[in-house]
Amino acid sequence: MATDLQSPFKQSVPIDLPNTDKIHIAIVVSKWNASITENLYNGAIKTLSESGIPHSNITRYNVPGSFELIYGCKIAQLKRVQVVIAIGSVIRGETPHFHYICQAVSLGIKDLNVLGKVPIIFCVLTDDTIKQAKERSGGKLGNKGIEAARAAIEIAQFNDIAQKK
Ligand code: DLZ
Repeated sequence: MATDLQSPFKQSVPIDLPNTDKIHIAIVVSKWNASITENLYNGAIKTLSESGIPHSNITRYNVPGSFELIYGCKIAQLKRVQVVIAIGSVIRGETPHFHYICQAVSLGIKDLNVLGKVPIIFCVLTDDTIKQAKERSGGKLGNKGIEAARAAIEIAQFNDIAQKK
């Protein structure tokens, strides 16, 4: 499937880049579908830790649902962090609610990336079923939390290099 073919971050191996101990990260976690978001969070934390980021450099913020990730990330961007990870899981129900939440969260986080100085990694699963969400949060299709952590380290390093040029 496309995810397997295209993601450069799929493998659960530590990322080998210098000065990762200097990176401070905020992780904003939605409580909706908590069994999924906790697995994503744990995948991210494990990868960050294995890549040399001290636990004390990572701050977690909880928000009620994915819609509130936008506000949570806006606040997190104001802290002393180089990168923010937004973790959520939206699962399609019987009403158009799914569409509105997914659109608002993706565009809201996009706007924060455009306007803010701190990049935000989008780790929000948007699945038709809970089974699909499980497969992507530590199941047979991997863990998107791992991929998000790797992307977070890469973009923090990108900024570090870009600011020195
Ligand atoms: C209301 C709602 C629904 C129906 N589904 C989800 C979901 O699948 N995933 C999620 O993260 N949040 C959901 N929410 C809650 C909204 O994100 C938000 O918290 C509420 O609408 C309150 O603003």
